[in-house]
Amino acid sequence: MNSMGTAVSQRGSANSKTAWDVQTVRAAFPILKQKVHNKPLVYLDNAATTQKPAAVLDAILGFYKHDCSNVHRGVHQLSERATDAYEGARDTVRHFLNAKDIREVIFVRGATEAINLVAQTFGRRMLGAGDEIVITALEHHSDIVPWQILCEEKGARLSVVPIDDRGELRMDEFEKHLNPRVKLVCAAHVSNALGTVNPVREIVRLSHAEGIPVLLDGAQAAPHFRVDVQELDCDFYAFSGHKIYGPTGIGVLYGKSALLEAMPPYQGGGDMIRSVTFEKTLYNSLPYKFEAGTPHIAGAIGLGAALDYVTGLGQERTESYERGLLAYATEALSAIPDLRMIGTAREKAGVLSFVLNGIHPHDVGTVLDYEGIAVRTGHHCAQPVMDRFGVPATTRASLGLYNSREEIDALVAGIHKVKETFS
Ligand code: C6P
Repeated sequence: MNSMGTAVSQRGSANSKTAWDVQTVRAAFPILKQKVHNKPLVYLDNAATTQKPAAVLDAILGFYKHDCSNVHRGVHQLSERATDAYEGARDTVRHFLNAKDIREVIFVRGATEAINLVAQTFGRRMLGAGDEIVITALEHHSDIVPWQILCEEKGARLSVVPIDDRGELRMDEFEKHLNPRVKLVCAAHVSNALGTVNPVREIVRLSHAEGIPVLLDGAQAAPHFRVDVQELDCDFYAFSGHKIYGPTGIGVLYGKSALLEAMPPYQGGGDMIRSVTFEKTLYNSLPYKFEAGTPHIAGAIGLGAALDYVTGLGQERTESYERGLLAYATEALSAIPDLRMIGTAREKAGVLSFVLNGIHPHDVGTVLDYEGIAVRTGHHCAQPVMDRFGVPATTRASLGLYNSREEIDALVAGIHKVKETFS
């Protein structure tokens, strides 16, 4: 099913065969046409959430207007259509991740729920007193706190691989953290606070050599480049729909089927059962065992449309465009006096975090907002990363596929305005 591929070309958006034209791409996103404080909106908060193309909005509205019904339950026409669309979206995700089997794709609320699901099922079953879970110093709170909760319950230990001054993972240290007590390794594919791309293939290879499974948090990776879970050979992969031009409240947990089969259910309720008596309940097969209750049907359909949109544009082309934009922005921002970039890894995606001497990031964000520029300021739910760099917060500009060089120029002009205001 590739209905959105059609929608993309009908709307005159760029497709994978034409040259990249950012204005044509932007035209697919209705929200970008607005003004904020009487200035054209410059949306540079894509790591927090991305805007949605018309194809996604149309898919969601189309479901509610024409097919709204529950899934897997009714014999009637609307329910059959809703089920087909929902399961079609699952197949789109399978393609997107190149998962071997559709049973390996579980719909969840987002990356946070995906990680909690693994912690509360796989983790709870595997972890004992004295065991360890390895994470990196780059993790978002969503890939720290679920493991802390679990470790506390089990009397286990969180073991953290450090980063260097560029914000790159210390791979020399990584191997030293692997030992027979480690039951799981968890790593961000891309850091949300710094943009560092972790060497995830190497992380998986080294961990598997010690027989340790790996969970990758792909919340900030899936929007920027092609992810192939078979090639990565990771055991679990998590991402959120809203960061990849899809709706909020929907995300994906990929897991290798052998691991998922062996895991107990996450939540109990409708759809995750095969049969129920008061004496014993038999659970449903994959992936339904992990999808208790009425799922976010419209969300899954919207996510399918978003992935069709992204693949329709051509992921290699998007990656190459964004790489050029990041290089342009890095050079422009680095030339600003008194601006310190936080996170200068050699492999980065989508993120520019910085501090301005003597000016609090919240003040930077407020002045930029008056210029129509949306950035995020704060600790970005990655407080240990802020601690590592000795700053309480940063200003973060994060890029999406619709951002232009003119918008980077506007950001640079905005930062000069901030400096003037506070000089
Ligand atoms: N980061 C940011 O502004 P949810 O909230 O479940 O969709 O995603 C959580 C999450 C997990 N991992 C990483 C690497 C993330 O970046 C995020 C979300 C947003 O950076 C909101 S805090």
